[in-house]
Amino acid sequence: MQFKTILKTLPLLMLASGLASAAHAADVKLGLAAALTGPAAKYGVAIKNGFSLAADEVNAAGGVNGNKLLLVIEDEQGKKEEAINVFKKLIFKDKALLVFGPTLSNSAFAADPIANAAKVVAFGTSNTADGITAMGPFTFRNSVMEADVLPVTTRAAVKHFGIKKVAIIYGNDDAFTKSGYDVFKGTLADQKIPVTTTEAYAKGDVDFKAQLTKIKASNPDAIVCSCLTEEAANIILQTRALGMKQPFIGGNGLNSPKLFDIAKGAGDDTIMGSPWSSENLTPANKAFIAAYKAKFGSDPDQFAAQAYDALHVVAAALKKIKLSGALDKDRIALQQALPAVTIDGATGKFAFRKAPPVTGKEVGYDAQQEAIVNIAKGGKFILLK
Ligand code: MET
Repeated sequence: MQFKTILKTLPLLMLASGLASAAHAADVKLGLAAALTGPAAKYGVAIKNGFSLAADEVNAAGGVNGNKLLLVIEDEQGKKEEAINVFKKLIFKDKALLVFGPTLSNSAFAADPIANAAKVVAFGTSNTADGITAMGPFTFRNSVMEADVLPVTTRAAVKHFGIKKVAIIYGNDDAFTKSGYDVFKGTLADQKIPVTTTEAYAKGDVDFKAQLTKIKASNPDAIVCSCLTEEAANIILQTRALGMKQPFIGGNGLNSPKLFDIAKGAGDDTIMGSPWSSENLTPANKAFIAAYKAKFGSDPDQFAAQAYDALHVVAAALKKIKLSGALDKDRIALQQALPAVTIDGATGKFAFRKAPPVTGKEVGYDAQQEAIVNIAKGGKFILLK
């Protein structure tokens, strides 16, 4: 071999040996597509931490059937196009056995069809919009959907504050905020709570004064907000600047501590539902909270808890199958083992249920879990009793 050729080949050889040492043959590669940068990063980083913590625990306990779990983590930036790119990389290039994510439902609607076509499980831990698991039998989620959470949240908020009428504000160009709005609308009709006005905004808006002025004039007892956390926090702040004191009722987007980073005390009295509470003192949740604090030096949130549980759900499924080394077969074996898995995790007892039927289509699996209702007090989410 000529010297020049060796020089050209050397980086490739080094790369190949580097990859080989990072992932030896017995590792089980699990992909994670999360929004690690951009407006959804607060959710995505918590999700990444939850996965890393659980993978460390499983590996420290010997892995699954002697195999170590290897997380391949990619930043999908909370954008549809990036979620598609990252899913393709994880599935076709990295040859992950399964892919977790993406963070937003909006991105999941773009990326999950790729996983379903390739017969690879796409496992969402934070996708709460309606219709996610209608995308196909390889879509799973342990994120309890808005349709299950919002009726419980609304009922509790109405009772707590003695609410007679509400105004609604929502993002009309995001799959999750739009789906949450649809669910709120149906829920308010079912629970016979009149809506004084409905206002919408678009992704990236920062000034909500026009909508909030209309809401103020309609004089509601509370404001229902189907929003992602950053927008919700700014809406709350701007509401207070207009002299409005109404409490907020929100969906899953409001469950992030980012709400308090931006809105500070103005976030107090906001009511939202979640499958997780830091006050739920089961042994599994106590162990999760303590381990998270020890590893990351901060408190976990519900997104970290769901990611942590998701990894343990997949580890439990992997324990039930014998990997053959033939990727296509192993991916399907994992999909078939998952539905029967139950765990007692940070978010409590977890089981799957088959998604509602769609004519002419195979569907995936939703979370079978109860919602807990939290209220914001002093920069924390506490149980609404
Ligand atoms: N639940 C939202 C969604 O499904 C994600 C934001 S809250 C992490 O898009």
